[in-house]
Amino acid sequence: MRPPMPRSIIPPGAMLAGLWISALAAAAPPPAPHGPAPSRRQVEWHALEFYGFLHFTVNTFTDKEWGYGDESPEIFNPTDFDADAIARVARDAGMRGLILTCKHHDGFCLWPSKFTDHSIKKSPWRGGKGDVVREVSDACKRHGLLFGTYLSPWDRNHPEYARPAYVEYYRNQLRELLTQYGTLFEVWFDGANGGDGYYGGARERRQIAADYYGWEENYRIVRELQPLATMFSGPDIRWVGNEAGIAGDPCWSTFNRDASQAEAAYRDRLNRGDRPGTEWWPAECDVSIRPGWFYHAAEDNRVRSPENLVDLYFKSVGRGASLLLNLPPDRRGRIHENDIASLRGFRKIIDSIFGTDLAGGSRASASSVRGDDPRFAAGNATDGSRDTYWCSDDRTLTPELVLDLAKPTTFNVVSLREFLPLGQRVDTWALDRWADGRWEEFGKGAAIGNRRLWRGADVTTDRVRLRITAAAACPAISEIALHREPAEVRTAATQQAATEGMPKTGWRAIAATSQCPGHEAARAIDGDPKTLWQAAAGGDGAPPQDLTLDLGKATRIRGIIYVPRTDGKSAGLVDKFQVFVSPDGKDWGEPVASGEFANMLANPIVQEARVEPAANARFLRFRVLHTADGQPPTAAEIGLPLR
Ligand code: FUL
Ligand code: CA
Repeated sequence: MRPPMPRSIIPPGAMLAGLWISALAAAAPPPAPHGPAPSRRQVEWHALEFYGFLHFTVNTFTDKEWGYGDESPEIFNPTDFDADAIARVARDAGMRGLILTCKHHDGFCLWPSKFTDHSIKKSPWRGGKGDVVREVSDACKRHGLLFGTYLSPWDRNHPEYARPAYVEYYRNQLRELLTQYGTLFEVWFDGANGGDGYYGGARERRQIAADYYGWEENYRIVRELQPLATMFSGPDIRWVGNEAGIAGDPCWSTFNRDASQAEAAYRDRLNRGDRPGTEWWPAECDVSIRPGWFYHAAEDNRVRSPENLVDLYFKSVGRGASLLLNLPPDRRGRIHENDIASLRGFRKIIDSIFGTDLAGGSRASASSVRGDDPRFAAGNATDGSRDTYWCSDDRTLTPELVLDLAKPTTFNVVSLREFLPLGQRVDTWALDRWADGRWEEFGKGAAIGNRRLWRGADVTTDRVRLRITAAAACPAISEIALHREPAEVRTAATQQAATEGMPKTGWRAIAATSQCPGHEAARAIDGDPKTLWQAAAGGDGAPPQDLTLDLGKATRIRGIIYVPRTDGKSAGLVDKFQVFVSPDGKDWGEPVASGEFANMLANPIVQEARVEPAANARFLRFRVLHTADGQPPTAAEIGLPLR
């Protein structure tokens, strides 16, 4: 069999005239995309980089992170809700859009859904005629922001949850949101599911199979009704694998979705992506400006600082992912003043860093320009446009670009971008400065993608060189820019430490149902969050597991603080517990507190549960009823709140 004739790109006439070589040189064809390339909607989404999340529902009024589903709609009653004020805060922070929790896991709907009464229709707010989704989406339009929806698949209120009828209900609600609130830029699908809930009064645990929600059909509905919208945790955008706002270094925008593996390893891959990958599936970093996703007055002084937010920006946007920053409206329906102050500070720093490109007046030259065609010249990387790019010849995989800065310049941030429609081409790169008559390397890294921010010590030079040190296809670079970040920002970036609670002097761990060697009960009260109590492996460590403490003297017990393990592992994170107290370590009586620590796998932050009314006792027992992953319980610290 004869192979088909390759089709020539050279017109036969030109070849005969002997002109084709010079014709090609004057108009070199752009390079072919390498590997999976982003869709148009993904390219547009990449350009947003920074947008906001609004977590608002009954939880705002019950002080919870996960509502059980039995909350009365009457408790939802913000006193001063103002969607315009919220949108202004987001816009002034530099956000490009807002995503609203239209329905969280509790099932309460912030819009008057036709398919349930468990909604705002039954709330006193706006006389039962309100629609938060309408007000927020309209305000976004007025303030130049895009709007997106979050509709929790897990619904702890719905009686039919885990049965086929609920999937129909979910799709009906999805259609309402997709058709009644204008163009959506993102539709957010949450993977969280804790099992138990109210479920119409059944109050039980319900498990679902992996294919329960029929995702392919849900995706089809979104494509049909909102063709421009991206889907998070759907076909377009992947979760970054944590709720800390931090992408891997490097973080590839490509991924192999078929490669299945255990949860922890999979989350690590979500964090870093796969190189090479079979599809374009970029990461979004969802993170809250406070420890929790919903507003809690107790966290008013634990709002991330401007410097901490800048740090997150570098670790998300600066690694090619996007930053979805949550701002929880409070019981007034406003963003709290402390959060606003942080956002203002953040915006000021970001503007001061990126407002000036210190490579602005520079002259760019390159070791290789594709076909010597000015459309691919080095200057395309410094013209401020993401639609133009510098590109080398097909065979030149490690070209270099030099910036002549005219005068000695000091910078400590370098911003790089690849031309995304051609895929992720660059594997590794290095940066050099010209000093004492030779090149000297000051930075290097792997992956560029949508954006790559190098952040280092001050560099002073009048010439900078970008060296592509490995690439899978000839690089296409659409930006190199130099910036200077004020030194103060870096030193202030570490986040405030978690609630410390009472000093633990004189405390003793007098009993534990079980413990592992090296992880004895005493480690939960040694004041060191790096050490932990861990119940015995296997059956002996199965809940219930008690940890009993002697506080040395009668102590005011206003609540309990649970510090989850801080080693990044997720085994044994407590999510159901009881607290008992006793005057003598013998009589314990009924629990003085019990409940749920929500969202422990995705966001294992310090937990505090209240004992109300406060108790006075010398002995304390923490009983673990359940852990998030079913493994024997762990606790880095158990403490008591000061207030
Ligand atoms: C998680 C949820 O369980 C949290 O409550 C929050 O909504 C976060 C954005 O996603 O999976
Ligand atoms: Ca400890």
